[in-house]
Amino acid sequence: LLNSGMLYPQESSSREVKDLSGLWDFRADTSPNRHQGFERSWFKSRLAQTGPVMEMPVPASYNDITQDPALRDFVGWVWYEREVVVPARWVDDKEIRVVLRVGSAHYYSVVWVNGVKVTEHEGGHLPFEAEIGSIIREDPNVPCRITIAVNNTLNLTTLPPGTIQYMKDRTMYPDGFFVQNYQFDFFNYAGIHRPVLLYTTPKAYVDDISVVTDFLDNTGLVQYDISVKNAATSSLKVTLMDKDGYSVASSKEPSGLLKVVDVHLWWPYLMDEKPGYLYSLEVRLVEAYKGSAYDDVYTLPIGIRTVKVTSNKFLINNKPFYFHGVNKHEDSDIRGKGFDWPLIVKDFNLIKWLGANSFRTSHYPYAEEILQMCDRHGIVVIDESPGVGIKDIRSYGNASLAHHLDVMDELVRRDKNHPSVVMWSVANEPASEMSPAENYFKTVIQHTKALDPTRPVTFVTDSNFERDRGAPFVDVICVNSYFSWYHDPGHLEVIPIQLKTQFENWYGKYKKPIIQSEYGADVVPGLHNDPPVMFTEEYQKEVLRNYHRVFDEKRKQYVVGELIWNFADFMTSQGALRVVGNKKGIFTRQRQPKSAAFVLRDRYWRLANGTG
Ligand code: BDP
Repeated sequence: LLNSGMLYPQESSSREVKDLSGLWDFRADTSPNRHQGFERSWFKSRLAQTGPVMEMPVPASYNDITQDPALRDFVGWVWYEREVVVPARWVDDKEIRVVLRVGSAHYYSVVWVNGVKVTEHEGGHLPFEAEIGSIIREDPNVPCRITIAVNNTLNLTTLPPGTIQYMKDRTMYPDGFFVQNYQFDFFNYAGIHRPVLLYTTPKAYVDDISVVTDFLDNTGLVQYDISVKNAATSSLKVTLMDKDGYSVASSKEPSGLLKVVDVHLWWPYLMDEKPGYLYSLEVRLVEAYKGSAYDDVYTLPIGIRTVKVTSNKFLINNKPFYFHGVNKHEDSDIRGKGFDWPLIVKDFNLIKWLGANSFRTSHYPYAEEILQMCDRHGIVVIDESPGVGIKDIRSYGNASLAHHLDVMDELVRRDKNHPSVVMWSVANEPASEMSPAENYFKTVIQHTKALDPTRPVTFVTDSNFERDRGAPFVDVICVNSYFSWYHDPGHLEVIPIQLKTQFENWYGKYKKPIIQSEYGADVVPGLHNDPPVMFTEEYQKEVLRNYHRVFDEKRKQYVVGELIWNFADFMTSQGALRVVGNKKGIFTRQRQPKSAAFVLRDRYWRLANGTG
């Protein structure tokens, strides 16, 4: 189990943040065994002293930055390094904790500071950190040199999983030829994907905060729990403030229940006049004998809302909520999966333009900054783990399942306090009809529910309703289907009957609400044909319209959501079915609308206005 919190780094009167985004030295280890960097201890001196380096932006995937095809498809260790000048007061004042935090790096990372290993971490999409104060204080005159080695290799115990296949026939393949196989449909972008930061806290500090919210009539209820570290003689001041900064409740206890009279609930976008109302929970750790300069102050935004699932409804604040939204990817030209504010804000503007009220973080946890925006704007999120491409489940040992549980620990720890997150998705399209899937999904789902009893848990299935072994354990059935695309290609007329059958089968068997968690069709933007044929703008529109008619019939009964696949075109691995990536976006990869975006926009605004 995790022994510390992972609060989002925040500046306050007691905390400073230094963002290390920018250019880092970089080298891929292209030695035959990809291990020269460790054998020759590249972390011990400047990377530039052990061989050639190039400038690499952080955050960004490294794959599309250069003109080198070998780097685009590189599999193995890459090395990043940069020197940082640390403010003298951080070094001088031993009461200051200095923490190095990596927002995410794909996939396995080892981190050194001045040649001393400070941490390693398995898994992309989630943050990790290490305290480095004692190292930078060893010799205050040397600049702080941070080295991060990142390996993107996927195997049966990574999440997502993959396999490495060696081609040994020397009449067919060059010496040392191997491929990284994976069974998910997006490019395995790699590198340091989110900002690397240094931040400080006082020695005695607020390590974690958890909130669970509820309400009774007009009274909001905030159950909170605070953990502190290194605090021997300290006391707490907990203040809940409204949007205007007025205190509405307070306490001195590390855990308790705060009551808010005339509560402003957190509402989803388009459901109420004021979406995304946030209170602030200010936690002040007071060190009695040191003076207020040593207090630690952390302020957590919180939204007061409830989530419940009945046999045919998804309820937010006890009102039925219908997901009309999108599936996304963290993906764009040049930076790949690298964090990028202009892209993020553009995507939110497009989501609002569409009238979408929700998205699923297909197929991995997105940046915390994105979830914070969802909190503020009232966009509802299905928060998905990187459990995608779990197809070889028969070859899994205990380590695969154990790692999936660890990832859920880290995901829930990071995202538990976001009001926008209303459901966990533990996986996408696993081989859930295979017999080991029953124990696997039972275990992962029960584990997630134990970590967070307040949110429903699901996984997204594309398997048969009779044979699916994971579905008995989910709260909401999330089903993907591609009628008239992967099945009966070109036959739009099968959609109504097949979709109705799909819904009736799943509901008939499980009596649980259903979300159509994916549907769609590829379009090469600008291709037209009428009557519609596959890959044209007309065809995508017709697929959508046919699905929508059935949604309209079934949403009166038990269908509680529809999420288009996909918000935007995105990069995939190369294959005969993909024309420079997946083209099922209703926006291009550059975020320009295809014709279907207007169909969806009409529909979503009609749903939002209750005129649909
Ligand atoms: C589904 C997957 C998604 C794919 C999509 C597709 O969940 O990741 O991109 O199909 O094939 O199977 O377009």
